[in-house]
Amino acid sequence: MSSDRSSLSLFEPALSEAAQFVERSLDALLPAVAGPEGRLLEAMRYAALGGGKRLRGFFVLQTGRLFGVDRGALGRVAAAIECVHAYSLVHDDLPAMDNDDLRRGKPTVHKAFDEATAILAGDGLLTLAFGLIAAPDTHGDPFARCELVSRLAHAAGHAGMVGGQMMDMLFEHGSPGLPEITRLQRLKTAALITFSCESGAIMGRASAPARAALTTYGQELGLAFQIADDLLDAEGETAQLGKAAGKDASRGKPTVVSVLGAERARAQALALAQQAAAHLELFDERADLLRAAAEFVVTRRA
Ligand code: GRG
Repeated sequence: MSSDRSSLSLFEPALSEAAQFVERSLDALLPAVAGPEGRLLEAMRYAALGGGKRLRGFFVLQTGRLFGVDRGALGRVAAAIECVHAYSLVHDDLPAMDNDDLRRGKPTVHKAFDEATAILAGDGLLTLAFGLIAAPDTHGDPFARCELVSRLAHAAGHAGMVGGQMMDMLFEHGSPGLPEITRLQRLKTAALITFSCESGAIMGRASAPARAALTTYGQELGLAFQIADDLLDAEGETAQLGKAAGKDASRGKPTVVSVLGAERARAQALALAQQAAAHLELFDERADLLRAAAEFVVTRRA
């Protein structure tokens, strides 16, 4: 992986353009604030709009582009995944979980609204995501829609993100080793990132080798992403991150950084990102932005 800024100078404008497209898709697909349940809809929009890198949405757009999938349809899937991600952040920030006041540089949903509204807003976002994916506008082939629904359920549920979150909470009171921490991160973080990369292949009816390449890329990049996140928690500043820094150490939370130390953790993240990029050979230069994304994930500052 090159260490100069050349691939990042191509990647950053591409991510910014994708983020704007995902934001517009979300704005159009989230329900308008109206009626007696308006407070819920306002909280859902507050949680999902106006922030975030939109990296998961970017992966949907880029992997789908490899197979010529319609951008409007990809925007729906990108919006759905960003809704699931936003739900996870809203619930993760609750007093019963991480108890955070700041997210994406603004008050967390339970601070801006209240706890009950935050729980319902998370529930609403998760459910909306499945509704968006299952609708005919997402794909003309009902089998492809079912496959997207089933893979998202796997990535977000007990065998993925929610299962990983449970392990994360339990491990705070134990001393897991690297294999346990890696499994936790595979579920909590890498599963949804993997689905983001796989979804373009599902929508594009990709060949088995092409789909496997993108899935493996997502798995390894997802692990690299979480180690980079742990490094940012250990070394970053709250103002720059838009969320509280230094939380893992203050809670005595075991991470790859606490087990290996920052230097070896950084080397591990870099090696995973390089491995991820190596799976893209099949797509030649058409996957250059995905290669650059691997570099971004481990060099980002927020
Ligand atoms: C069901 C009550 C209940 C809770 C579920 C699933 C869950 C709570 C939490 C998910 C775990 C979680 C928040 C994982 C962290 C993954 C991570 C590093 C998120 C930050 O992602 P970025 O940096 O965020 O892409 P932005 O803000 O840029 O979108």
